This record gives sequence, structure tokens and C-alpha cells, in this order.
Amino acid sequence: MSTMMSVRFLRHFNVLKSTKLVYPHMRLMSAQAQPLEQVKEEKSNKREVKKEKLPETNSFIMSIFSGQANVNQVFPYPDVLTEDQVETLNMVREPTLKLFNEMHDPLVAELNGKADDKTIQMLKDMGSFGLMVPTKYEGAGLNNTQYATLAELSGQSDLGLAVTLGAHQSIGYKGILLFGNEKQKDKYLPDLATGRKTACFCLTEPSAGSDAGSLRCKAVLSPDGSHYILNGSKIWISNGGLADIFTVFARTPVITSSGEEKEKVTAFIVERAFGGVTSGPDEKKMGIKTSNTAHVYFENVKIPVENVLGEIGNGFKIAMNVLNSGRFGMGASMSGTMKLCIAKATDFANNRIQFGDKIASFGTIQEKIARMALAQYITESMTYMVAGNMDKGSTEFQLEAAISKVFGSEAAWFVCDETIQILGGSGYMRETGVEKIMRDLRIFRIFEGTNDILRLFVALTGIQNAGSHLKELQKAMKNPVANLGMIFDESTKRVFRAVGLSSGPSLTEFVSPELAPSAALVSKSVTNFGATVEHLLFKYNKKIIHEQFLLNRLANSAIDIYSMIVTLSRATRSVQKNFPSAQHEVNMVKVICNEASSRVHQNLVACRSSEKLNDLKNLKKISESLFVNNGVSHRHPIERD
Ligand code: MYA
Repeated sequence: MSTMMSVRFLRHFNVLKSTKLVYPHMRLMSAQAQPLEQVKEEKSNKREVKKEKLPETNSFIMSIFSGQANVNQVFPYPDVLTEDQVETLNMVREPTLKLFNEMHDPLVAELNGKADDKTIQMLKDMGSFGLMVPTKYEGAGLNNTQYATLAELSGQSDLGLAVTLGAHQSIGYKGILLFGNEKQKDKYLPDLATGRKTACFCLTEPSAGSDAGSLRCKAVLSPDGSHYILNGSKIWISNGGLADIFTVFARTPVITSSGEEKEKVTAFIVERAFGGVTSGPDEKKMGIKTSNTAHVYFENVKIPVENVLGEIGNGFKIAMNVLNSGRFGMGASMSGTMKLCIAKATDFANNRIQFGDKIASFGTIQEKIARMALAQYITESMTYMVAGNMDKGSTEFQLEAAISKVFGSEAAWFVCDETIQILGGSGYMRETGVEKIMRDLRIFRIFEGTNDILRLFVALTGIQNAGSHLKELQKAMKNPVANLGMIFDESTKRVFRAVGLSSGPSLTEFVSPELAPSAALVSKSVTNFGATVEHLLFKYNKKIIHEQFLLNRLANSAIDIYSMIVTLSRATRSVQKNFPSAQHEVNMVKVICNEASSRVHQNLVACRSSEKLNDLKNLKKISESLFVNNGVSHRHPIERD
């Protein structure tokens, strides 16, 4: 993350901005040390005073930053599809599966740099270009959960083709779907949903990659106020060379409420037909070669004012929300890719004889396969948890969506790598198809927000919320009589934690009895996590935003905690519904929770123990030495003096 982001984050870090945080634990202790008479009097007032609550969030991940576990979003595991919705889904799913299995050859498509025209036309005819567009705009009218199952199929077939479909609908025209007015939807969605026109999402620029807010494309209102004139360029745009409709983010001058002129980002719907829009050649890439990636140039493009998407100056939020709303789709496609890899690996291991036995009988291979299954199960559980919550109308899913993208893309890389390892020499050969998957997969840890940026996003957003939690508590301390209930709850929690009696928020009541010990591990992890966040806020105050070594460890802990809670919830539902795979799932979740909670412990210790912090300091020094040398800075073994 750039310093710019830190600076901007600092600006939005209202909680820590003005006052130095006071460790609430200390304040609480002093509040308790009031004269007995006063306390009695306050207690007698308790019934009359309104019991104020600390700021609530429905996001499980957001809540753990305050050491709490709001389980509204995670228990029970979402079961959102009605029978009718399953039927509608099957109407798209079955022909898609047939097409992927029988017609589309990913290796041939890769050589051609695109899927063949017949395949694309069939996908358009079966509604695959407008999966989530309401039927009144000629779309398939699916919800997020239904969409996820199709994204999964595309990941299972060909990630290059998945990117063509995803860049079009997951981000390309998603802004119109989410933020367009009726006129814009009427005008654009039918052509886009049917694939008569193709869309792309134009955010990234040469100087604005991860730091999306620093974009330079500029749109200025014409003197007669009828249109904007857009100039600038965008890079690495998926579908950029094919698109007819572009969602473009550009700076526009706006007058703020104080009368000052400022440049703010605005989103526009741009048609290639407006003139002045050109695309560069298809980029030569490591993978996803079946999809098109190109630079897009805008030269004095005249955009009618009615093509402003959302409000003037609100474009950055639109871009972020489009990305937030699409990230679970990546988890879904990664989940499908892992299923394909696992099937290839098990098939190979079941048939390959070495040392007189099937290699499937060797412990080395068994552990690999089991771990691949855990990675896929976690990704799938996260994806459908996020999609299900979105379908239930949740608006607080951005952290969980980011986590599902980060976890899914890394899990898929691991699973693909292990598949190649199991297949040995065969895995390295093109015709087995896994080598292409590995090349295709590499970009998934980079685009739609690099995993590094998303980790910092998760940690900083969570910390910001925890900061406001602590600030509320500070405020409450100024009027302890009116806020006695809240102060009492918080102080009890801290006192118990301080003497090691806190077992954390109880989760055992939500899980099947066999999983109770695993749920207890999550509770413990959440308590330690909240305490560590509080400790870091106390120690670093607003400077915490610059402590990326620590922020990454918090993000990794949050990812591990989310992987435990979603799988616990899902396996519990499987047990309750008596699914044939219930015991298999319980076995997986036990391992997931044991291993993830140990990693959480290690990561949190690294944020607090002086020995571990010294290691982090040394890592910083080591890197500095390399930057000074522009490469390795130690002497070669053969050098003598
Ligand atoms: S598309 C390009 C992808 N690019 C990115 O993802 C850019 C990554 N960078 C960022 O996200 C931002 O710049 C970060 C913020 C996070 C670094 N949700 O000052 P700020 C608000 C809601 O902190 P910055 C591609 O790759 C924030 O609260 N709000 O911002 C193609 C604040 O609000 P306020 C957010 O320091 C992929 C304001 O914004 C969020 O600049 C092809 C400013 O915040 C958020 N997330 O940095 C994919 N973030 O002013 C194909 C910030 O009110 C997919 N804010 O306080 C294929 C998949 C397969 C699908 C299959 C289909 C079938």
C-alpha cells in the first residue's frame, strides 16, 4: 500500500485522528474505584437510564476487531434458494455444463486467443452474459448464490473464458446494474445482458493500480453543460479491446459545500460509438490468454451528461462497491478450479502405480489430497456464505468478500501446485491441462485488488471500527451514570480477560455437539484477536496504519478465524440435515479449526512478543540493505575478502 493510501486512510481514520486513545481498561478500573456511596446511587439509577450500546455491526469480521463475535451473518449457514430458484438455475446450469464438457476445449481456445464464436454465441443464447440482470431487461434474473454456481462452472472449465464473462458482468456493467437510473438501465442493460454488446470496467491507469484513487483521466463539463469531455488512458483492461460499453472513472472538477473547487472521481457510461475511444492490441500475457486485455485511450470523448453514473464526485465509492460486490465471484470460480484439479489429482493417484502400489496408498499423497480438499471446502464455504448474505440483503459484506477472494485465489494456487506435484512430469506437460490452469491462476492473486492490498484493507477497516468502539467507550466514561450498563459489561469482559477467565464469546451453542471443542477454539481466537487489536491501538495509536508487518498478521488471523467460523456453520448444517457427507465434513472442520487456531495464536504472538517483534525489525533492516544494493547484499560464498 502506498504512503498515499496511508495518508488517505489517515484522513478517514476519524476515530484516531483527534485525541490520543486512552486504554479503556485503565479508565474502567478508575471508574470502578469510586466511593461506595456514589456507586450505590448510580446502581439505583440504573433502571431509569437508557442502556447505551457500543456501535453494532452485522459483519462477523468487523465485530471480531472489537473482540466480539456477531454471529447474525454466520449462523445458520445460509440456505437461500427456493425450489423455484433451483429450477430456474438448472435451466442455465445444465446447458452450460454440457457446453463446457462437450464443446469448449480450453487448450484450443488458448491457442486461438479466444473461445470460438459458436461457443460464445451459445453462452449468450443461454443467458450467460446477463446472469444477474433482471428479466425485465432481458437478463436471466439470478441472485448472487445462483450466479456463484455458474461462476464455479466457468472456473471448472476455463479461467480465460471465465474472465471474459466476469469482466463483462461482474464489473463491466455492474455499475449500471447497481447505480444506474431507470433510463440508463432501460437503455443499456438489454443489449449487455444478451451479449449483443460487451462491457468492460475502466479503473486502472499507468499511475493508478492498487492506489486506485490517484487516477488521472479527466472529464470536464462543456461550456453549454450538455456533455463532459473525457481525456486520458486506462491500462490492462479486461475486454478492453472488444467492448462497446465502458464504465469509466475520471476526475471531474466539483464545487464543495464550502465553495471551493476540487477534483473528485466521477463514474461515466461511455460508448465506443461516441467517437474518440480506441484500444491497443491484445496484451501478451502469462495466462488467461483466452480473454482479451488491452489499453483503452479516450481522446476528447463527448459524454452526454445523462451518462454520469450515480452522483458527480461519487465515482470512487461506485468503483469500490462494484469491486466489493463482484469479489465473491472470484471465490466461486476458484472453488470450481480446485474441484477440477482435485479430480485430476485423485484420478491420477488412483491409477498411477509406483513401487508396486497405487500412489494413492502413500501417506505423502494422502496428506496432499486431504489438504487440497480442506482448501476447496473453506473457499466454497466462504463463497456461499458471502453470496447468501448478499442475497439476504446484507450491505456489510465487503471484508468477507475481500477475504473470500484472497483465500480462494491462494488456495487455488496451492491446490493447482500440489496437483502438478502429484502428477509429476505429466503435470508439467501442456496436454494434461494443469500447466495452463497454473498460468491462468497467477493473475487471480493480483487483479480485482491485489491480495496484499486487500489484506491491508481488511485490517485497516476492521481497526477503524474497533477504534470507534473504543472511542464510544471513552465518551461513555465521561458520563458513567448514564452509561453504566455498557461500562459494566465492558469492564467485566476486560477483568475476566485480564485474569485469564474469559473463554471468549460462546459459540458452542450454535454448532453440532461434536464440533463444540472446535467452536471453543474460535472463541479463544476471537478473544485474543480483540485483545491484540486493542493492545496495538493503545501502543501505536494512529501510527498503526504504518505498521504493515503487524497489519498483515492481523489480516491473516482474520482470514483464519473466518475460515473456521464458515466451515463450522456449514458442517453443522450438514449434520443437522443428515447429509451423507456430514461426518466427512466434521472431520475436515476439526482439522481446519485445530490448524487455523494455532496459526492465529502464532500471528497474534508475533504482534506482541518482543522476541517476535525483533524478528520483524530485523526483516525490515534486511530489506533495507537489499534496497540500498538494488539486489542481494550478502557476499558470494566463493569471495574470500
Ligand atoms: S479491476 C481493477 C481492480 N482494482 C482494484 O481493486 C483497486 C484496489 N485498490 C482499492 O481497492 C483502493 O484504492 C483501496 C483504498 C482499498 C486501496 N468499499 O482514502 P481511502 C471508501 C467501500 O481509504 P484509498 C481488475 O483488476 C473509504 O471508506 N468503501 O481510499 C480486473 C472512504 O470513504 P469515506 C471503500 O486510500 C479484474 C473512501 O472510499 C472501500 O484510495 C477482472 C476513500 O478511502 C471499499 N472496498 O485506497 C476480473 N475502499 O470518504 C474478472 C475504500 O466516506 C473476474 N472505501 O470515508 C473474473 C471472476 C470470474 C467470474 C465468473 C463469471 C461467470
